[in-house]
Amino acid sequence: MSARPGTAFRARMRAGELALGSNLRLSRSAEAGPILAACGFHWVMIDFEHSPASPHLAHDIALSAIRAGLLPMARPSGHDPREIAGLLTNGALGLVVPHVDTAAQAEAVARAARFAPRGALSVPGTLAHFGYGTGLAEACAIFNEEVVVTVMIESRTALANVEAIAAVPGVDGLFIGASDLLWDLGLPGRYDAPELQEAVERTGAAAARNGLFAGMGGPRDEGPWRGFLRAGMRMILTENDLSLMMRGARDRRAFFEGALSASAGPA
Ligand code: 3PY
Ligand code: MG
Repeated sequence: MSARPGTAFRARMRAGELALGSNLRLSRSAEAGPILAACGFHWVMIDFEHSPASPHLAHDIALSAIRAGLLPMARPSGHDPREIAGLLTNGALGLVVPHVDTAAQAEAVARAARFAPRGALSVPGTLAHFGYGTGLAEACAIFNEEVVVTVMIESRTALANVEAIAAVPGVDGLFIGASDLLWDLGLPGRYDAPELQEAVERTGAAAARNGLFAGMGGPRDEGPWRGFLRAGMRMILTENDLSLMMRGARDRRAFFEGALSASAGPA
């Protein structure tokens, strides 16, 4: 178990290993992170863009995830530094920032995610991420090293600017939102479209050229993932807790219906 999940996450990325994560859409318990850690996952995304997450619960989920060695990322609803400060100083240790279309936007969110001198994040009274025995100045310095900032490439504009975005200091990773990107490309839901594979390759190459890691979320079917992994995607938003539950429930239903039919046959 690592109390420095940001360091552990970066090491995985440097080694070209997978970092598996889930979006938390329906979890209402601080147990979510430890449960996923026990399943071999590496990060969670507490989602303020598309899920009914509450800040209080996000705080509990994020801190218990850190204690379990899993990286709690937050997806803010936008780029507002006040929202980012609220998430990061209350337990989140990383960002998945939606709809970053330009280098200027990337620069602003990277600055909003770190304390001075690396950024402009406002200093709280207490930073609980690394335990309560760590003094504030030390905790802020550790935070600046630990926090993982990813920006979402999920539009044609972002794709056109992906090289410039990847060159922004303080951005650690590029993260493709395949669903939004496909909608913007006029190919809604076509996760197997060659245009998406091309976008993934272009983003993966921009990340690699700039020493960043790359990842993505959106696709559920397994087929297209192989090509995305080949293109260098390593930070994987596998799906969300709702779809994991539905997948598990359907598998169990299929098993028991099949087992009952089999047991009704000749002994
Ligand atoms: C998208 O696919 O658009 C996302 O935001 C991540 O799943
Ligand atoms: Mg999206």
